[in-house]
Amino acid sequence: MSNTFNVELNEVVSKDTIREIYHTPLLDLIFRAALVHRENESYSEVQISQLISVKTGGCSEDCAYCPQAARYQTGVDVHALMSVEKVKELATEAKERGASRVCMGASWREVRDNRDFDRILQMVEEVHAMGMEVCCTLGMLNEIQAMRLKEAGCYAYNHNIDTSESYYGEIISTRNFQDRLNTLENVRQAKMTVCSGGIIGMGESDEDRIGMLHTLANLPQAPDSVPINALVAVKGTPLENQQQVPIQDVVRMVATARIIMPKSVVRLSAGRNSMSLSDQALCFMAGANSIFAGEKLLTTPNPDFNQDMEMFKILGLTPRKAFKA
Ligand code: SAM
Ligand code: DTB
Ligand code: SF4
Repeated sequence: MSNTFNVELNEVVSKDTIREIYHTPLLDLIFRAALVHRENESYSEVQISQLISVKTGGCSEDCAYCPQAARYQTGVDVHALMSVEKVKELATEAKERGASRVCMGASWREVRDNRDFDRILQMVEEVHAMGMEVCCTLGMLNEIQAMRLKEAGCYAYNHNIDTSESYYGEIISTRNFQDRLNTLENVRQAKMTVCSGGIIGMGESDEDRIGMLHTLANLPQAPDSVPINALVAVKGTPLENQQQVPIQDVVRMVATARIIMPKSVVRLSAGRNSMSLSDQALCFMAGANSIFAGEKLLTTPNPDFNQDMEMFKILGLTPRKAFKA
């Protein structure tokens, strides 16, 4: 069966096309996304990424979803930068369980050229030397900082656009959408792979979701990985009372991302703790091929490793090896 929605990499995808795909009746949408996904011979492989919160809480930004912003009373345990030894220990455990990527997250607005950054570079070198893909998510970066990370062995950089350009100001006021795009450009120039996606369930409209996907798919090059996060509403944040986003919305986002960015890894990210096995199965069917594993994301709960391995067994999924583009 020919697939009318099969979009080639680098093709400019219009908002109209994305809108049409996004609003397809759900089962047709899943079926089409599954067809696109099955053109990838490794469709049953799922990348497992282990998050490590190397610096937690006390952040100067006002991201309305985030438990780590200093201005919200969320009860998060604030921690200074972790030691290199501790990171190595956590990465070793994750590797033994089958994770191929470690993503180190810091609650920073931006990277500064100081001793903390030097320590991050050391962490990157050490985890890289273990044969794992290293990803960092540290906030905004300039060109030189991006190059230093790359030189230390950082494979990917996560920097989410989070929502549409027009809804961005409703969620964050301490930086703007263009700041995010500039960092993504610096990451590309430094030849790290780009990981960028966003969050649904923050009160945005379908048009905002479509707008976010439109921006991602039309970056000079589509992101290598696209995390789709379902908001984890944390008490104390301005979004604490948001209703949990319905699973069909997550599936729609995953499927649309899969169709318009056929070569990208689509990561079913925050929110899995409230999803059943069949909810997640629909997302994998619709083209999700990566997860964050381990019982904690950065500060909030996530399914534990054994539970995920059991799910992989039931669904016939296998963990993807490191550096398999
Ligand atoms: N401080 C850096 C930054 O903002 O880029 C890196 C860490 S930040 C926590 C990484 C991403 O986590 C955010 O861009 C957002 O997409 C996601 N995130 C944070 N809190 C979340 C929540 N409560 N629910 C879902 N995703 C969340
Ligand atoms: C991404 O898109 N999701 C991850 C990772 N990139 C850094 C973070 C999710 C955080 C969820 C809230 C928390 O645990 O603090
Ligand atoms: Fe800080 Fe990042 Fe959280 Fe925003 S998302 S408050 S920048 S840690």
